[in-house]
This record gives sequence, structure tokens and C-alpha cells, in this order.
Amino acid sequence: MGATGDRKQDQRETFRADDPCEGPLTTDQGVEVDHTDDSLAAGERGPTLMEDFHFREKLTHFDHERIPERVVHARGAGAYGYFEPYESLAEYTRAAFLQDPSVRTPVFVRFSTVQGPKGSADTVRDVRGFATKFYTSEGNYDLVGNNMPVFFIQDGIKFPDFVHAVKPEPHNDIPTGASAHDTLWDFVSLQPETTHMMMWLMSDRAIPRSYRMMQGFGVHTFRFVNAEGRGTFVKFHWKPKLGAHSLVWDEAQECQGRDPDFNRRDLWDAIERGDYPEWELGVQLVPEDDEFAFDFDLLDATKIIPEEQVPVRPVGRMVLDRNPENFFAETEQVAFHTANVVPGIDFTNDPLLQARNFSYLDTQLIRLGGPNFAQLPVNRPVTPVRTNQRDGYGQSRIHRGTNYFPNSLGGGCPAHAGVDGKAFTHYAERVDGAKIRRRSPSFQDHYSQAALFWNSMADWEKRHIVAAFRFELGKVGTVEVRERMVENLGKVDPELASAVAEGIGVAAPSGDGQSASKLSSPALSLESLRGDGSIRTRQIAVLAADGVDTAQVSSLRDALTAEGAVVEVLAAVDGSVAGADGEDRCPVDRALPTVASVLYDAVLLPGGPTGTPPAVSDPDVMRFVRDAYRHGKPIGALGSGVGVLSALEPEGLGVSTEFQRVVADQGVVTDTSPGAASGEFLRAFVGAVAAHRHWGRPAVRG
Ligand code: HDE
Repeated sequence: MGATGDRKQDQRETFRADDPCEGPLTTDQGVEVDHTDDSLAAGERGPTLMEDFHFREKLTHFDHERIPERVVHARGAGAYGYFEPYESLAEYTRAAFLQDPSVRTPVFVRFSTVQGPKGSADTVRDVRGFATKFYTSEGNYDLVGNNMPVFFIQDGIKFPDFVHAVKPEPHNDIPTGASAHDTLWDFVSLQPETTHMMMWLMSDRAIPRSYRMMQGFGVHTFRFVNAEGRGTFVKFHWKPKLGAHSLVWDEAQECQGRDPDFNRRDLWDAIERGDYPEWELGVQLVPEDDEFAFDFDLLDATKIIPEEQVPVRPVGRMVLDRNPENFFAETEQVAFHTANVVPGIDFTNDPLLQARNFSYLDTQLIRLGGPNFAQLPVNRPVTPVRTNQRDGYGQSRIHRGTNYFPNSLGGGCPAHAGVDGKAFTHYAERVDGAKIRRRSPSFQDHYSQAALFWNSMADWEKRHIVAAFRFELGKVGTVEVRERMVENLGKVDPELASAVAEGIGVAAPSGDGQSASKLSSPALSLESLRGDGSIRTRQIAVLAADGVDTAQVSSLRDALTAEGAVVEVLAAVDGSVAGADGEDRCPVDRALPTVASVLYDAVLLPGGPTGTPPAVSDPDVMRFVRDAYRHGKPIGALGSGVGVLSALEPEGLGVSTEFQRVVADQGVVTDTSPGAASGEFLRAFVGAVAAHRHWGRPAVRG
């Protein structure tokens, strides 16, 4: 065991660049440089000289600093951590990292959006990538998943068509990081297998509050194989310990301007604070004998196995506890591949998975400039690598000895792995068929599970889905595309289709008025994914101004921090605000003009003992509270702080500001009595924050 007890971290240590303070600046050739501010020129005002090798090397290297961004999932954020199983899964798989609860396997995870370029905003409506590289004792295993359990298409041959349609339109490169445009909806309306996934994309799952608060799914049906060679179908699930929570669409859009790095920053800051994000790995296991026991095909990636039919069994946990040290070296150069599997994990004939098994290696060759990308520090396995692969761009090994097999000159090395069962052996699935280019009839039902999803949503989730379809299709210029999409939705659920049609000015669908399914799966609703009910890591803003009750602010800060929340005091200017007596001062964490309500989960308005409401005259304060209210966020107000809510009354806040002890209604918790916050107030406020959003308010913008 090395210095850290984590094989990946020990390995990284050998690649860290030398401390720049150990010596002076040099060229790439190690020659010391005494002057890097002026180029070598013929005279003070003369031309630059070719022989200035330092100047040319510096500029040339700079000119070549960029590599192509990923064709999809270009924007991402990553972190290191570890995985540990709860118990041995030997009954189902021989994968070493799933055998022993005392063994921690290092991981690197990259989260991403799909459509936008590397510099696009985080909080767009999009699928999120959730790709995990396990550095196991048997080599690297990559689980390259998404935050939604299904996909747009059934066969990988359609992937270029789908991606061309969703990407910015070719003539003007618009829109960035958005799906609300003609070519996408033209494609999906003509390709009904996309319908189920479009329901997910129009739901709040597409605007997660945090990477730390979203589920992950392997999507495909994979295969576990145990030591006896018996296979079991498996679907992978990641469940966040903090629960799954989303933004409000209006908020997500504003956030794109206020902080385009919102999700990326959230992940980074949480890890720096020591609030390590955690997920539980779950598996749905289906015996091979039950392959045809479902009314859908297990090989069809546009279908889920409802959890009520096959429960998700928790099998381990993953914790992310370390930020990368260099974004480019690690998060940008990490190369995932669905075909990076270890003994005990195998594929199925899902045609989408089969295509991915080709595409990921292929894309890395161009993106990372040749075949040696597995030697990059982030991609290196922690196990020995012995191959006869040689040479190529970026080769960093000095291979010695023979480079072919069989050989006698090299002592026959490296030899084939023995029969001790450690090598990867492909699952001996029997395959027999004519060569045909035809979709299986078992893949034909495109609407039942879209309806299942719709039926499973809470009322507020349904409202958001309708609003999202109206927004997206409302931005589609071609009326025929809008109409065709509404016709498709009519086959899912007529009520949904009519509601969408009404918002986009087209006729309601002509269908038979029947929903495609009467079934529902409560596990699909965000209502069922509240997490542990705590307020850990929630960002709470305390809006202060001169005259504030400083003792009250510090006791609020202490109480909420003790619950795990992150509390920040905001005021008109940075520094500190004065208490009522003018002497006691309360430190300010951020100046209001540098932040906005959309960057916080909840807001608190403390009182002032003099009775002066804090900063009703400050438009930033009023906007902050108004936005928090519109976005369904918890609001707490104490003593004279309640006056801020009263001032917003004409705008329809509908909050009771009568004198009373504690009133909690729709996530607005008020207490007009002066002095320290009561236990009752704190309990009500913490409960409101734990609930995340309050959809019953009249003015919530979905
Ligand atoms: Fe990907 N996908 N994909 N994909 N995908 C890529 O690989 C592809 C699919 C996913 O953080 C690319 O390294 C095809 C499903 C994630 O680095 C590329 C098909 C799922 C990431 C590629 C799919 C995913 C990628 C682009 C259909 C969820 C980001 C750069 C057959 C289960 C990984 C790269 C990271 C990235 C191809 C469908 C997830 C081009 C051909 C389904 C999370 O190879």
C-alpha cells in the first residue's frame, strides 16, 4: 500500500509536475531563461528575430494548447473518490470490486451536459452525463451513464442523426445549450421511439439543482457473470444520498447568466468544504430465464424496468472526496468507454450498447490524438499493463524486449493469462440468425412507458412538463412540426396533448382519446426521491442591513450550520453591518450585487431590535425575496424582517404578517415577535428547507 492508501492517488503522485519554485524558468529543453517579457529584436524598435527559440517555443506551444472538445458531453466537471460494496455479490458476478466490503476501489466521475459546447452554461434543459471510471484490481471498469434511465433512440446507427438534429442548426450555429429549435423537434416528431425520453427531457429531471442531487443510470441492460459462468441481466442505478432535486425553469434560465458554472461550482465547493457527495449503487437483477417475462424488450434502451416490478437492490456506495488538480489533464482528458469491462461484467445485444462499444474508442483516437491515451495519468489503470502494442503519437513508455506473440526471444512473455479464472472471458451467449437490417417487432411500442411516466408524476411535475413542451414547441417555427408532435403526444395521453396544443396554438390531437397506459410507477416521481430529509449543504442567504439584530443572526447561523446548511450573510456592501447599538458588527459574506436569489436554496430575513425592517428600500433585497417566492423557495422572516414581506404584499405574496408567534404556510415561516429565533420557528424553517420547493404558492413560476 502506498502513501495515501488509495492506489490511484499514489499513482497520480508520480505524474505531478515539479515544484516551480525549485529552480528558475526554463525552456522545454531545460535551458534556463532569464527574460520572458520581451522578444529578441534587432534594435529597440526593430523586427523580431527568427533565432529567438524561447519566443518561438512559447508561442508554438500556446498555439497547440487546445484539443477537440467531445462531440457530445463537451461540458463537464469531474472528481475523484471511492466505491465500496455493502456485501459480496459473488452469487451474480465475479467482478473483484463487488466482492469485499473492506475493499475500496478508487473512482473518477465526470458529470456533463450533452448539447452545449465546452463553454456553455450548466443549467440548461438537457440530459446530464454521469460517467464513472472504477480503477479496479482487475483493470478499469467504466459505467458510462446518464441521469435519465432511457435514451432517445433504440439503435446506435441513428445516433449521428439524433445528435445532428439536437446540436445547433448548421447554418447559423443556434441555439447553444438548448433543444428548443426546429431540427430537434422535426426529428423527434418523425421518430416516435424518442417519445419516452422526451417526456424525461421535458420533466424537471433535465434541470437538476446539483450534480450531487441527481440519480444516475447505466440505461442498458448489462450482464453479470458469476464464477460458474452463469449470467444475470442487470440494470445499474445511482441514488444520491441528498435526494434528487431540481430547479425551476425560470430560475434555471436566469442562473445561466448569473452563474454559468452553477453546477460545476457547486460540486467543487462541496468537495472543498468536506461535504462529500455520496450515491448508493443499486442493481435490478433479472434471471436469464425471465428474459421474455416483460411486456417490453430488455434490449430496448427506450424502456425501464419499473422498480415496482423488479426492486432496486442497494449494493454499495460511492463517495467523491477529491477535486482534480488540473482540469485539462484530468477532467478533459479522461476517456470513458462502455467496452472497458472487467471479468464478471458483460454486454447484451442491445443495439445501442453495441454501437457505443465501437464509438467511444474511435472518438478518443481523434480527440486525444492517437492510440496512447490510456497512458495519460487519469486513464491509467492501477494494475500492470503488458501488451505488444507499440509506438504511436504520445508514446511515453520505453518498451524493451519483444513486441509480438508468440515469441521465444523474449521468453514467450507476456504469456497468456492462465486458467485460474482471472482473465476476461466473453459470455458464451448462443447467437444464431440471418443477416437482416430490421428493427425487432419487440421494440415497437413507443407510447406505453411514456404514458407510465406521465401517470407517475405529481400534479406540479405534470404542470412543469406541459410548460416545458409549450416552451420548446413554442420556439419551433414550423407549424407542421408542432402539429406532428402534438399528434404523437396524443398517443401518449390526450390530456397532456391537449394542454400542450392549447399553449402553442395548434389543434388538439385527433386520436382515440385513450391514454397508452393506465399504469403508474411512484418511484419515477421526484416526490419519492426526497433523500434523508435533512438540509445538509443547502445554501441559505441571510439578508442583513445596518440595525440588524446581530445576536439573532449569529444564533441563526449557528443553528442552521449545525443542521449541515451553508449559511451566508448578504448585505448591500461587503465587510460588515452594524447592529442596533452601532457597535456590535455582523460580518458580511458577500455583497448583494454580486449574487442573486437563484444561487441560493432559501432566504432568511432577520429582524432589527429597533423595529426598522432591513433594507426595504434596497431594490436588490426586494428582488431577491420576490424571486425566492416565485421560485417556490423557503422564506423565513423574523421580527421586523417580516416587514420586507409586507412591502411585497401588493405584488401578491399572500403571506400573513399579523402579529403572531410562528406562522408557516407554503414554505413561508414568519415570527413577528422580537428577539432570538424560537425553537419552533427554526423547526418550521428547517422543515420548509428540507421540502426544497413549495409548489402550492399561487405565483410559483414553473
Ligand atoms: Fe455517449 N458518447 N453515445 N451515451 N456518452 C460520448 O464519447 C455515443 C449514449 C455518455 O464524461 C462520446 O468520449 C453513441 C447513451 C456520456 O467523457 C461518444 C451512442 C448514454 C458521455 C459517444 C451514445 C451515453 C458520452 C463523446 C449511441 C447513457 C460523456 C465523447 C449508440 C447511457 C463521457 C466521448 C465523459 C460521450 C457516443 C449514447 C452517455 C461520441 C454512438 C445511451 C456520459 O463516443
